[in-house]
Amino acid sequence: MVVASQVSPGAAEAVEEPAGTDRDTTKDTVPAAAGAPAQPAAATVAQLVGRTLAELGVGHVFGVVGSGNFEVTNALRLAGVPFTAARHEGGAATMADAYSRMSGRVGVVSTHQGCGLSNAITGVGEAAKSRTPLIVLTADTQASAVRSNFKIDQDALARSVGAVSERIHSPATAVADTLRAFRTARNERRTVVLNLPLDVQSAPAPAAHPAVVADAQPVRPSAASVRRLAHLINAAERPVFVAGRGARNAREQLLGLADHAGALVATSAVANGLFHDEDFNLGISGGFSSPLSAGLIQGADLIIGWGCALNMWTMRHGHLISDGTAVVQVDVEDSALGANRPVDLGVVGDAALTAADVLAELRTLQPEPAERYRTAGNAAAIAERSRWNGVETPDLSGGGRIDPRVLSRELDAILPADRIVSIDSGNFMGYPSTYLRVPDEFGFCFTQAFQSIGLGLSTAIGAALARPDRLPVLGAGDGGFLMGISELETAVRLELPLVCIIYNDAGYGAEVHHFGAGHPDGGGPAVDLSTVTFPDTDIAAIARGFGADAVTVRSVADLEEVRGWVRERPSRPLVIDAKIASDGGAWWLAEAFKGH
Ligand SMILES: Cc1ncc(C[n+]2csc(CCOP(=O)(O)OP(=O)(O)O)c2C)c(N)n1
Repeated sequence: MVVASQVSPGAAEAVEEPAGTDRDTTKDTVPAAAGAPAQPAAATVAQLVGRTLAELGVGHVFGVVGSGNFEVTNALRLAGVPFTAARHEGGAATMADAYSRMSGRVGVVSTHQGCGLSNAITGVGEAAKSRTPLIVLTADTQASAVRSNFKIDQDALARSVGAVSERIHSPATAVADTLRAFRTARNERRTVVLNLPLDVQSAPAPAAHPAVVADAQPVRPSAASVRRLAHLINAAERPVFVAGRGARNAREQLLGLADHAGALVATSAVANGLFHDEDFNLGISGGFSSPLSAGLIQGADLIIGWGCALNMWTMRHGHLISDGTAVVQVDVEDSALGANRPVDLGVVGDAALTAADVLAELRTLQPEPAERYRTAGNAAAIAERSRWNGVETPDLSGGGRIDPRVLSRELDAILPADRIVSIDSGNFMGYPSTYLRVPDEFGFCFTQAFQSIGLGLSTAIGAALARPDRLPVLGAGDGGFLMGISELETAVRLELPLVCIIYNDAGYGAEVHHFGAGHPDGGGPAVDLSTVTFPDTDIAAIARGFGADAVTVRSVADLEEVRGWVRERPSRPLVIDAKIASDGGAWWLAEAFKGH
């Protein structure tokens, strides 16, 4: 429980905070006036709102500051919340989104009214679709300024991408309005756009009232659901657990149950890393699965999705579920159950509590752990071939271009294991997602709910600030990287040792492969691809211009420079401009286009 105006910053935690989180160690970030003398009472509503959010424990604010959000941003800083200036509001939104996901704290985006918010909206949409607890603190034109250049319908804009629109309605309600926004963001895991009209912002602040935000209560499943699920497991021969975003707090309970039940474990892409060191871990379920992992999931007679949507990505449009396989979904929201695939049993419950209750029930049916799908043969096969790194593929390198799989496999070996990997969108995306090992679920940040290209670099910056103890790594295509490149200045200014792997095919590869020759739906050589192909860009030269280190990679030998950089690990980004060979369209691409 959090009492605003009575507690110190950082007291409120929605989610378990990962080890290593340290919001004040990164140099860049304009430090808040930490240790500053006790502040005078807030003079304006803007100050009161900033201070209230700080007291509630928001973790970090990202933004582009203009006249409309200057005062509230400074109030947050003065009250102890670090601030990072982004170069584009879209960057700020995605940095805050990634920061929130990887730190477990509520992040804040600060934007100017009108164009500041509209610039942020793709990142806000990504966060909203991902149910990231996030507050977008935005100025708004006062209701009377009907002819203001900045005037747009901010409520409608926010709602259009799935965010909750909230508002500071008046000085008298400012604290209550802020608490409502915070509670919705944190306890309901929503992205909340909190509008601050200019006239309300500048009004004198009333005396602050202490106010309370209760922690969210985990949902305990019904005894009947627990019994049914335990019986299904007891009757199964080849159970597989697939953990999603909603199970990121449930590792130990799920592994305890999986061990007793003899189940193999896998994750959706967003929860990648959750079971990284487990013997019976199949890795990511879905388009990114290795052939072995996909086969074992298809061989299951019981699939249980834990806090997992079982959507077209994770279940390959249902192809991973064989005829006769029982499907169970466990989720805290009733509306999620069966939303993507028909389920035989839907359980409303927190993943950790449900797994613990089901284990207790299963022990009454089956006192000793059972082997089921955890055979020695499966253990050996999983150790060898559950990851793409263990799957032999032809080496397409040559002619001054490196095979993207060879590049990814080599970099997995070169880069330190204690890393945090972020992914942009495009044909390339499966390579860094599958070949780069991550230490746990806080080592992988996958901002793909909006399927937007261009979010990767900002994702990597937000993730890096959440986990300064880990080496940040970005995987991006040339298209996505060039779209978001203004934030390379931010990464340089923050002195982040951020390794950017650019899979550079001088084009929008996803489109090239989908519409180009060779694809069954494509029109062959007659198709005009000039709208999606570009002259080669010297990304390494551009990166050096920003102040980053850079290397152009055309063969494995060129990666020697990366080894040297890792040994030295300077406080600036390294951009790897890898000129990649065509893979003819990655294996997950055709799958992805089915969903369009
Ligand atoms: C904002 C946005 N615009 C357009 C698209 C459509 N689109 C999907 S993948 C892609 C190409 C991405 O190219 P690149 O980043 O170079 O990666 P590659 O596909 O070449 O691996 C485009 C334009 C999108 N997903 N998002």
